[in-house]
Amino acid sequence: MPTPNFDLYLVTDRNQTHGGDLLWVLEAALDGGVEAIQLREKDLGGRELFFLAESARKLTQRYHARLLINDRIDIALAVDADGVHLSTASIPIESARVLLGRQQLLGVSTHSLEEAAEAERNGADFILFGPVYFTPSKASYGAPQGLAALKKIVEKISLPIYAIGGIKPENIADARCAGVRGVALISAVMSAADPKDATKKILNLLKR
Ligand code: 3NM
Repeated sequence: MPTPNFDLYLVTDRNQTHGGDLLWVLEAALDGGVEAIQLREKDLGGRELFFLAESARKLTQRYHARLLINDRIDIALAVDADGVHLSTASIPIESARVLLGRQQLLGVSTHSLEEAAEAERNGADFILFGPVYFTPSKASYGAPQGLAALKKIVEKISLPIYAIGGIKPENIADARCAGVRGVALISAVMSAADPKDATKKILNLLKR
């Protein structure tokens, strides 16, 4: 079973770069040391996403970093990505595994103990749990889960767990204390004035 060998999982959103080119931001983050990227550009159609994924693949390969594609198994296979990241709206984990094979990384987003346990039962390699803290894109789903819920997931689930949602340099130490394998985030790097520097800072905090 493949295991995630990264502390920081950078999730993309090209609408949060203040107009900066996404590939430029990704290269800056890779330069800063990020080892895993999830390409998550939900509004792009297959063709545009394919070409973006192909460029992201070349870039991540140059830096020996993992590339996972959100939801789109076809695109992950077409560009020879390292895996796929599934949401609750994606096809079932077992079916994704059949298409991807044993060697590809399968990450799954979860928002409750039930979802996390299901992901574990059905063969996910790692999970995200969130939103731990407030984050504007998830505000409509209600209050954030908080650290206590994160700790409970860590206690009950044996898969590697990444905290997501409002993760910033200021709260990384707390998230780490909850026992997570690492953190996943968008804006702390995507919207940073200096994404390379932001990445370095976050990675240093994760190493402490
Ligand atoms: N998924 P930021 S929270 C994409 O809880 C995503 O599953 C979440 O963005 C979940 O790091 C989230 O800017 C947004 O808060 C993460």
